[in-house]
Amino acid sequence: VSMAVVALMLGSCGAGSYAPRGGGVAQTQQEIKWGRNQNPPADKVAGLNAWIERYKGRARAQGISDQTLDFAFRGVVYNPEAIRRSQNQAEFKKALWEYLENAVSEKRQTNGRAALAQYGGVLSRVEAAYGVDKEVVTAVWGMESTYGERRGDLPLIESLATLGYEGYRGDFFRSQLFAALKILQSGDIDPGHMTGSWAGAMGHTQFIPTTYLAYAVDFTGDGRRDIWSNDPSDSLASTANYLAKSGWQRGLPAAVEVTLPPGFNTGLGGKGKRRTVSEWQSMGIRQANQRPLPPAGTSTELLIPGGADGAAFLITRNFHAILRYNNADSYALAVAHLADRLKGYPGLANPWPASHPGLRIEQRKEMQQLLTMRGFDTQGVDGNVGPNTTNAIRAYQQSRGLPVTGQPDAALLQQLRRG
Ligand code: NAG
Repeated sequence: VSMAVVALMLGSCGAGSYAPRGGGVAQTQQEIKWGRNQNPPADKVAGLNAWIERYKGRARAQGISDQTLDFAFRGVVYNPEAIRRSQNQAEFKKALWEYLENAVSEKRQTNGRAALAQYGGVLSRVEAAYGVDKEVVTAVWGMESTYGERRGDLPLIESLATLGYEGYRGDFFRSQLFAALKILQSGDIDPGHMTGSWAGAMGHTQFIPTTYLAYAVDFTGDGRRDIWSNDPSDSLASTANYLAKSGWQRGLPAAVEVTLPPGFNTGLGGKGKRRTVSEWQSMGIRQANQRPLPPAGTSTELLIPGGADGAAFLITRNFHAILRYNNADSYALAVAHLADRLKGYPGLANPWPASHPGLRIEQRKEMQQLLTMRGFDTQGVDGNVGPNTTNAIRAYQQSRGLPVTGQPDAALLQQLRRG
């Protein structure tokens, strides 16, 4: 029996309320590709099965029905792909400017404008209902799944169970698994169509199961909160709802680029150091591009991620709402800036970051490779500039009679290419 057939059977004979709809078969075939054909080691398979039996007992005690449990775990097999992906995160640290360059690329802007045009109707209704700008919702969509292109193709119960069993961030995966069972019990989706990333993020805007339970909404009015199908309506409304419930204030920008006056005390920047816009203005801070500052009385913080010479931003409570969605300043800046570009505002005014031209990840790897080749071991070629690489740079510079800066920059790479 092919897994596609099994998934379709599950769809029609499962926990009752779900009736399969179109559009899911391709994802089901993806499941087979990633999930099942990798010959997992027999001891792992047996281990996970025993773990699931114990887990079922606990879930049952907390109100998950036998029917849901059977339905959810039927056909679940230890999934090596979930483990592989959990170990393969793109963990190299990108400089913020490099991250933003990719996040707010021309392509993501073009595709974002196309998405706004195609889904303008639903996005406007979402904006009216939740008070979150349609460009912000679209920017989140673009960041999370490149506008629906990459929603995650792993069978969710299987990957959460596999990671929970392996004990990797055990509490997180066990509680996400429990939330996923509650979703199945509610009848919003069946296990064959419940796919996501290895870490359990699902659908167009990558809700993890606990977020789904707390914030997902049925915007189409069909009785299901459907974030998995090709129609993004429920996902977009759910994102706006999550931001609204996280304190989003209608009409306020999340982050606005500003220019610092010469000699500005950068110690005034940072989270928690709130001042009104007019206080910042009295210190000489000015709007940097065509994006107007928030109203004078708005409470804001000053972010100076690139140092005094780089771009600086005033951030509002809406920035913090985006951080609830994904707790990284780089992410929130990307969403805010991409949304501004989709609104038609120009790019950042201040060069990024002016004082550190820096090297791209590929160039940093080349630099490490050349240093090691020339006898200055960087202890690996991963693009991460840590103490080993800095020491190697210094030693190289010393040996060549250059100023010893330890800085990975374009001049250094050119030197290295010569010898
Ligand atoms: C993110 C969640 C966020 C949660 C965080 C840490 C979404 C959209 N975002 O994936 O709510 O606080 O993980 O677990 O689900």
